[in-house]
Amino acid sequence: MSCFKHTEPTEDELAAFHRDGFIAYPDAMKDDYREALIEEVLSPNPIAHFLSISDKERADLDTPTRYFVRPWDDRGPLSDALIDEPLITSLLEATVGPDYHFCHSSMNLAMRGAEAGRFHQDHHHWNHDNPINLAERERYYIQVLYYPNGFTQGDRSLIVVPGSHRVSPTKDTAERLLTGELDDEAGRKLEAIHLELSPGSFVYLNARMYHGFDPKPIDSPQPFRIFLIDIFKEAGPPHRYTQEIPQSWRDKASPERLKLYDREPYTETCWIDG
Ligand SMILES: O=C(O)CCC(=O)C(=O)O
Ligand SMILES: [Fe+2]
Repeated sequence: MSCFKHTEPTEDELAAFHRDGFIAYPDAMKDDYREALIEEVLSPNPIAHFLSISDKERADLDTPTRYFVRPWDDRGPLSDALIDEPLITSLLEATVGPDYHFCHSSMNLAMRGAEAGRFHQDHHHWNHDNPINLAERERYYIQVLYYPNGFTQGDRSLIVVPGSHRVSPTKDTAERLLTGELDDEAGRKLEAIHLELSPGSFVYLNARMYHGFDPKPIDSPQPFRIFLIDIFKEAGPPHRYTQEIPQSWRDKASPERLKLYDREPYTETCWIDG
């Protein structure tokens, strides 16, 4: 079963990626794929258990409003297929070029009452000053954010600041982002857009672009929002969280897929010289 309704990005979509720092793909998944994916993603025992207990029982957990797995190694065949779906491969080749690798993935559930996330970018080399990090700063770090059951505006919606990938992400950039001070550097007026995406949508994001997310209201009509993320990095040293690839993933990988896994994982010392 193929995952998406389309296999190639359009010129307009690629132009949006360079201009805005992201492409939103509403309702990109085929309906039968989306339904089956949701079932697959929610079926592993720990997740099914988390969802089956009462709100009162969940309140005793450390993170009652959030379920989070990173690295997300327990992927079934439908979620595994996303990694090199034709549309994703085409997007990566058209934006990064031929030399990119799979970095890691994670799965998240946000329950009613989940808190907001402040503006941030996820290109971790910008947060470290080792020579290796400085040399890597301009390389692509791409996040593909999947929302199998979608979200409405103000209900755990992704907030984007189009054009903010053009601003150098220094320590206080997030606080100054919407003050107007950085508009010249971005070449446009920076403003926050609270997206709304139907089930089966995804966002292809240059992770230098600043983004955040709204809280999930306690009375949200949607009991939980599913968020899956695949991250790809331009060839080079490990990024933060570049994961060990499980042997079971290698055993079932095609030669093309193995190339995506052909990079070093992150370790505590991998950015330190010497
Ligand atoms: O929850 C979302 O929609 C985005 C989360 C995010 O920004 C992240 O995981 O880095
Ligand atoms: Fe993020």
